[in-house]
Amino acid sequence: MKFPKGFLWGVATSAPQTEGHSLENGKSATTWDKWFSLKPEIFNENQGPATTNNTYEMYPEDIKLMKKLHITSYRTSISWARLLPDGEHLNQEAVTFYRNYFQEMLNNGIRPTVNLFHFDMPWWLMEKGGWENKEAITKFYFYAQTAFAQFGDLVTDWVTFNEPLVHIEMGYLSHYHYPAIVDFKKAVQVGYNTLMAHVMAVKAYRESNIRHSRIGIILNVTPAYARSNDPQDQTAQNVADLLLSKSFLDPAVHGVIPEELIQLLKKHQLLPETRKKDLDLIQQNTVDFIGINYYQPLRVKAPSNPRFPAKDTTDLFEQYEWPERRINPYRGWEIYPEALYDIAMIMKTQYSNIPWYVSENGMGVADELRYANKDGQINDQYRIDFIKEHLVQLHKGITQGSNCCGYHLWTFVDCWSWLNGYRNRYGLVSLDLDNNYKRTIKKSGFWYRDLIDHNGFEQ
Ligand code: BGP
Repeated sequence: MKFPKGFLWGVATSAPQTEGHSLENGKSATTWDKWFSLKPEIFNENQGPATTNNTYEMYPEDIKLMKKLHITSYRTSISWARLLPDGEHLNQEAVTFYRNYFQEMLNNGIRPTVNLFHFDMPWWLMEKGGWENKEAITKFYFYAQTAFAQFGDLVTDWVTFNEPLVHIEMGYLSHYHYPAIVDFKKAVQVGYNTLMAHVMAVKAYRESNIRHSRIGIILNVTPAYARSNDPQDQTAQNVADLLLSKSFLDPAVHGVIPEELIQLLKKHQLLPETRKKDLDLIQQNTVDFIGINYYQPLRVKAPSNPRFPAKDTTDLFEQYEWPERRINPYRGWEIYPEALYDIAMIMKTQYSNIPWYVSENGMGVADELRYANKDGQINDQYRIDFIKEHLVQLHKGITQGSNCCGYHLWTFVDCWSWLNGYRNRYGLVSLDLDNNYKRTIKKSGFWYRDLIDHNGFEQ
């Protein structure tokens, strides 16, 4: 099974999950730093955002390792709070760090994909309401302009946001991201302001004089699979697709907010505050490519006890456990590679066959270090099998004409993950926090190198 010539084989991560030095070298606090200082006990094993794999100092070693494994694309992010600690003044140390980091990738034949926002809201802005406050849009526009001016010559693909739905759902409809409240109205406003911040960042990019790169957004979309053909389950599926897929995909690619979504929000008295010029801005600032993060499918059924107007998404659709599901025993998430084929077809048929790539996919394994052999190497055949199964489906979509141009595994070196700390490890390279951040390539790392060398694998 061969992938198209020039297919990107990469790995993905983010600044807050890898850099470390979380309150050092001029960086100001993010919501994660602040939350950890207030409530360390809610973080797995009390491990907070300072306990990363220390990429800030160790990136030259990591890039060498990537080169050794023949990786050609690396996706990470810039920390807003590091680059502009107070939102206005440039941190020169951050400029030097990121310029060296991106240059090191280029020197080693690795193409930098750089994202502007990966769940890491600066604390000074959160104190003013974060994405609830429209001022955040202007601040983000300035941040984007600054990043393009400082690093535009080095970056190959720019990304505005990683999974915007996650900070909305986890922060305003559940308790996994700060401010950890449930308020549907605020969630919609946060979503809308995030969308406008994305649009303004694309505008800033188009206004810059950068011509050699592209700009996109990374979304965690999966088609919603309905429990049955019952009309109520079908409605739930349609609503889930509107809220969780089309809400960002349609404006990003087609430059419009779906009318059906507007009507749904209106019916439930959830319409956000908007500005007159917004619709034109959305229409004028569409993206060049889409990144898709895919881990598990979304399975939905009609809500059991819907309230009206809806107080949260469970009044519109409920998630359900498909009886035939296969579970990743190490992480508890459903494994359903077929969704990648479905996504490929949706991108082809509903989104103008825009260039897209898998920007995250991977297998989390709890307490993985216990599988290490006496030399410290982890024999993670389960991860190799997981990747293979997903690539088979992706390949099928590409053969049928979907414009997918790459695959990025989450992640390279095991990294810190929000409230989960190091509970689930995903890397091709393991990390020993007790031994000076020692890196050891897992079996999957060598397998990934062979996959890249053959631009595919024997089935
Ligand atoms: C994605 C995020 C990543 C990463 C990954 C794994 O949604 O973009 O930042 O955390 O999920 O998640 P977890 O570590 O919770 O298993």
